[in-house]
Amino acid sequence: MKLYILLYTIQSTVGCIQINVAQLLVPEGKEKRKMTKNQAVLSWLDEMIQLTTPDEVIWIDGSEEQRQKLYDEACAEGELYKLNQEKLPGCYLHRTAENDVARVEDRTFICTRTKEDAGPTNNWEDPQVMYKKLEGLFRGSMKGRTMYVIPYMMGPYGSPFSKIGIELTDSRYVVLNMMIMTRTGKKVMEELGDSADFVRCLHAKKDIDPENRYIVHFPEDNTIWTINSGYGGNVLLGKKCFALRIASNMGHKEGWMAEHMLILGLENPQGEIKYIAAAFPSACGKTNLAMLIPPEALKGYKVWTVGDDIAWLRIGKDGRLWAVNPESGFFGVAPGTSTKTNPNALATTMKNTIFTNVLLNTEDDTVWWEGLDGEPPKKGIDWKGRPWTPECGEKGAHPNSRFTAPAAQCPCISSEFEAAGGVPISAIVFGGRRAKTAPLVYEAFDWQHGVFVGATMASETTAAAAGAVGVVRRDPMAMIPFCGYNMADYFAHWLEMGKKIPNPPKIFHVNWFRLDENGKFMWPGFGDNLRVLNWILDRCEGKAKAQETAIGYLPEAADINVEGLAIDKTTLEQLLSVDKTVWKEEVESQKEFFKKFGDKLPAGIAEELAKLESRLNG
Ligand code: OXD
Ligand code: MN
Repeated sequence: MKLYILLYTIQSTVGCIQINVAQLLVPEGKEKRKMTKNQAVLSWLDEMIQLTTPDEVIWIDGSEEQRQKLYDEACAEGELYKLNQEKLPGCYLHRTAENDVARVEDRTFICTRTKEDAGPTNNWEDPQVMYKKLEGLFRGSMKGRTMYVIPYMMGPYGSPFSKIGIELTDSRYVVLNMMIMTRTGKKVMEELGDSADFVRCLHAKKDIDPENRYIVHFPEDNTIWTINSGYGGNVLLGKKCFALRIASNMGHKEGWMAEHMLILGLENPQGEIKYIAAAFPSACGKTNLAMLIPPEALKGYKVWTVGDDIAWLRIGKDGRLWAVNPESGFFGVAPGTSTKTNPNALATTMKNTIFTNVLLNTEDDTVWWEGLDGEPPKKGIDWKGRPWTPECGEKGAHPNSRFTAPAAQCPCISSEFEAAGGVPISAIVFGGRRAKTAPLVYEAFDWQHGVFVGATMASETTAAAAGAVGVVRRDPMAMIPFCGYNMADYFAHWLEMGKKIPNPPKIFHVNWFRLDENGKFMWPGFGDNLRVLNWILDRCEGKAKAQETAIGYLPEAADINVEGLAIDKTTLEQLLSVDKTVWKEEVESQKEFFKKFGDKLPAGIAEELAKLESRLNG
């Protein structure tokens, strides 16, 4: 620490002497901690060190030894709590500040030179203004603290899909989560070599002050700065910030796509596997679908998980669309996860997992959350750190409490999870939570219509969420919070991609949440969703029938395999019906939404809207 302060003084007072603080910080003999001679990395690191003035800088090398040391230190300092190592080996508990439990969209910015480049669905600020404001907040923010340098890779090693980031953070919790969610360490620096092509990520916990919390993206500089938060979605910068907001920009420029999609492989009884990528807004069961367990009657089928949240898609040499999951872990919502809803997710979290904001079961030092199997523990410590009993009337776990678990531990992880070339996508599925409008499933007429179907995706609010019930929230491709550029350009990019993919996937829309007149779900969901996926894949292979309707191709009731399912024909017919009056209202709501893009709305989208309207009136 003293060495650093001394050198910093020399540098700042004798400006003409070129001293590389980052190099000097790592004394001879500890060379391995430096890990690179890459000048672009070192000069950026110097700059960030001078801004944040940490006492110490530690490179994350990705070793098990270093990981364990960090866990031990975090436990010693109360940042993590070591859980029962017999029942939950390698598992720890963390509690965030009470005011810091979720992504904060109103404090998330896309800073591009022009406001138009960020578009009407993002918060925008001029980059120079924002850098200045944030520099004020970051200045000296790591004084008395350690800066960790995390080289990380999104995507498998040696893959043409993969991209590199380096996150500087003063949080061990962030380091340990990033070590699960991404590929980290020495090997990443070896892949980077002397290239300057990496995303520059800076995070400081500072005071966890919600008034000065910022999650800021500078896509033109491949830079992300985030301050005053310790919550995963805001600070694990490989995830939403890089893999969606920055990567969607990269994909736009470079001709590929970064999407908020799960990727699953569906194996049929003959052992053939076909891959599906699917986008759903939150609270639509994405992780459950990615890890689906087939119902008893369809036991010969198997679902393999490639990803549960993000897909990077590129056109393959064979003219198909191929996908990788850029992440290496799951950052899943704990409440509601049980052996009934998602046994695979639960099994994944049984070791080497960091739990955040769940209930600590003080009877045996394990964890619990609402919706987990069995009786709640008799006593525990809630997510706010207060003594808790089932009678106290408060939730033990925060509704957005999470598990961070290595994907490789998932019992149904795909053998192609690390495949450098990704997996070929047969079908893209969009979904939403709609009480009346959308049928169980329909197929788009073609790519352009499919893009329109994605662009008009929406979900209705449920009683579980604050605010009015049944309010429609438009969330095109489930990307509203994650598209790092003007969404009108994003639609145009989708349309362009369709022209470039010689053999594109077919596009579908599903809705597991249709209600009957008594407000009850008509479709059982969960494992039975496989029945719908089967129709989808059969359509892709030209094996299943469909009828043409105003909104797309729909199966007839007889086309969905309901063997072993207690559902009557009338219900199934209702699930597959299209109410033109409701759809005409839907078109009005779509028009209203698209108005915000003004003249930038691509002609292809406007054309599909007009075509839908005329089919409904025809
Ligand atoms: C997530 C989200 O956490 O989409 O994955 O909000
Ligand atoms: Mn997500």
